[in-house]
Amino acid sequence: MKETIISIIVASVLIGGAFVLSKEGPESGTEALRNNVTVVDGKQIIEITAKGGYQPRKSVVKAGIPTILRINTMGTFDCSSSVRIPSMNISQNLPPSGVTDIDLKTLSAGVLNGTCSMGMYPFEIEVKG
Ligand SMILES: [Cu+2]
Repeated sequence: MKETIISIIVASVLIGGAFVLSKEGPESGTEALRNNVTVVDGKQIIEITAKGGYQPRKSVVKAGIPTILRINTMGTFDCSSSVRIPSMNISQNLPPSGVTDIDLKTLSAGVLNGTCSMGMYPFEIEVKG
């Protein structure tokens, strides 16, 4: 009986320890909102890929948090390597391969529409209040 109690205590300490470790893993400080939006150090990061268009086409973020649009290019030689968000006067050329961060600052609720320079590939960022 004493052994049973001890083994229960040992097991719960191990489980508790594993729980604490998993909470302090490499994901620490990262809160997933949607699959392509994470919050790191109080900044909301939207990750999209530009190649023959933008993926995902729609992202959903929260208003009132500093926001970064992170665009990944991988052998992107089409016009999606030139991105525009007209309502914010943003026009940015991306490298053929690499990561480009665009500071969207703190957004208010609404919808941001982005496109390639020619306006043929759209993407959308919905900002929820
Ligand atoms: Cu285009």
